[in-house]
Amino acid sequence: MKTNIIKGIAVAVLAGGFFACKPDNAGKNGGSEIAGDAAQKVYVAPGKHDEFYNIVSGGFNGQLSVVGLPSGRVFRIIPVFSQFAENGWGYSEETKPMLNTSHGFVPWDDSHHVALSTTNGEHDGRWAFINGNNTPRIARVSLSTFRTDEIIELPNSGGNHSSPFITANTEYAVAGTRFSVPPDANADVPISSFKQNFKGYISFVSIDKTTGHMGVKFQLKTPGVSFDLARAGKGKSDGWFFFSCYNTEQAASLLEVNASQKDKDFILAVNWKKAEEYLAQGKGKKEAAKYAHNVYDEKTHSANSTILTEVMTLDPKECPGMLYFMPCPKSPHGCDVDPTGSYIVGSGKLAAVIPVFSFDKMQKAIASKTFDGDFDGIPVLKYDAVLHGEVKKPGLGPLHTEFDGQGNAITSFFVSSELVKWNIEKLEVLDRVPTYYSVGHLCIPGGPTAKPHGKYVIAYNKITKDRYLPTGPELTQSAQLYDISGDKMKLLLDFPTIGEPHYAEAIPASLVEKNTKKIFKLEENNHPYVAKGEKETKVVRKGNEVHVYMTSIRSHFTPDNIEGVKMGDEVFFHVTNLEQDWDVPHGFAVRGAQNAEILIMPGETSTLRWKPTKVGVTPMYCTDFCSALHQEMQGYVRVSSA
Ligand code: CUK
Ligand code: CUA
Repeated sequence: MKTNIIKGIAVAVLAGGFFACKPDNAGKNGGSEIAGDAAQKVYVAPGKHDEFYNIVSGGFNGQLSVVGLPSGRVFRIIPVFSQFAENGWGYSEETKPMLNTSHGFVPWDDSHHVALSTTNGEHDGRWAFINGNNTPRIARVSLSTFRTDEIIELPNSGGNHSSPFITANTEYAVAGTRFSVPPDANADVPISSFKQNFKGYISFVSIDKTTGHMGVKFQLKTPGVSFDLARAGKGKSDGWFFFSCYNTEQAASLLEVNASQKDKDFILAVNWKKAEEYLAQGKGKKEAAKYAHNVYDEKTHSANSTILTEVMTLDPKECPGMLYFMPCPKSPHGCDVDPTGSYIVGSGKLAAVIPVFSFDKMQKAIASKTFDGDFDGIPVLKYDAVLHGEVKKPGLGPLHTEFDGQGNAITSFFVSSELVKWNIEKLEVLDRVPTYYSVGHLCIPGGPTAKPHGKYVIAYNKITKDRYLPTGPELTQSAQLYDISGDKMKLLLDFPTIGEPHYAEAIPASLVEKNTKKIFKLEENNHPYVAKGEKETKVVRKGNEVHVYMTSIRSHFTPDNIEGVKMGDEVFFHVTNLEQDWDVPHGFAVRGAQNAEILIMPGETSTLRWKPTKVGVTPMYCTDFCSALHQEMQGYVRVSSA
């Protein structure tokens, strides 16, 4: 019987569609589910500010969006791994190096998990980190400029899904590879040699306390399994990391007959402080690898890309006491640590329970060597010895868990389309609400931190169906906001999202607002092609390159008429925005330019490259309505035959 239920869930999960609440009934989620005062609770009056910033991953759009809560209003799209024509990200000469990788220029990625920086496990409002899944990368976004400041590629990784997860004091952003891969240094091996040659690397990316600069400090070479999600310990478990693992069958083909066979997979517990000790003792080995490190410099307004060629690795076989496996019911997805750091919550997608592990029990089991054999040389702790308990029959297809700071957890259930609130100590279900439909991640403000801010939970749903005006075959993805301030969760608002949000974090506006950068100071602009006033503008020829040092100010460009360009030349328009007022950008576009426009903020210099393709006079203009004379903000370039 039990097996039948589990099989049933497996089929539904794999088929990707099974609704506990049928779409047909959904439009009628009448009075009972929506709080009577919902409108009042989400209404942010004109001119008033929202209470929280919601920093939301865009999934396959490779971006982040910035949303206000409780209103659900979208304020910004922050391009990270994808080119963004709207502001020239990845098109301007300054930002192109940000998308450089060991494979060359890669202008797209698939982003899943946001992680906001913390100090002592609490939000500090400095940075947001986000992963690129496809060409494995981690980006750091400034919460002062709301721009991507740094991107580092990860060597020895395939499918950087288990990433980035932040330690309590933002010492590291940690990333586990989703696809076990053969090491970069020796990667040309038969796929059938999976068990011998494939490894599951975990990267520890260090973060500089002051600048935020990242570096791959070391990698753990673990047995070849797939890492899914992870969380750092905090409080008593600070110094540890917990990763859910699947495909512990170590199959190269993840068809159900190969992978998803075992009743239990694992959560891998990593003692990273111990790893640091082994590293200090010289246990690390340098291995050849090739990966890009791209940094944006706010003073030169330009990015630099460097290719690195080696990485430090640690072999767990030479580092006893660093890694332990905890058995976890079938195909765990989420792996979350409660605010006190005492409990680790697994979510077996294909299991009908939520296992909750106790950090204290884990320590005892390690001390008393209560093992159930080993997996590839790494001790497996006995399930019963580390288990705090199971939440029984909570729902179908548990994915992710967040915490309200009141001793409760809320877990998302993809298959049964619901959020379920339960008590961590007592393991009792307290409340459940339907989601429309098939919720993936969820977010409680501060939910993954030591001090959740509580108040709301947001469900990020995978399927939208009938919730909005239809827009052809493709519908918007959708979020739902619930009030969790009382005993019962109450639906307040549906709002569309940008891209497909996987994870998101929410942070009180007060922690971010005060650090917002309003203008770049012109006198601090160290761009190599800056013109700090109209007198410094000029046109300089270097062989076939024509460099135009140009300025923009309401409402003209200097120079606005350019002659002397020849066919075969490459023209670089280096436009400095001379404004020193908040929120007065100028745009710049040239007819036939092979790039997007550029959008230049006050005090900044940005460069548009143009290779003329026709002899004649070509117009150029400002794209952002900047003043009553915006329409007059234009000019001409004359291109003559060579
Ligand atoms: S995953 Cu998307 S629903 Cu990529 Cu965090 Cu679970
Ligand atoms: Cu400048 Cu419009």
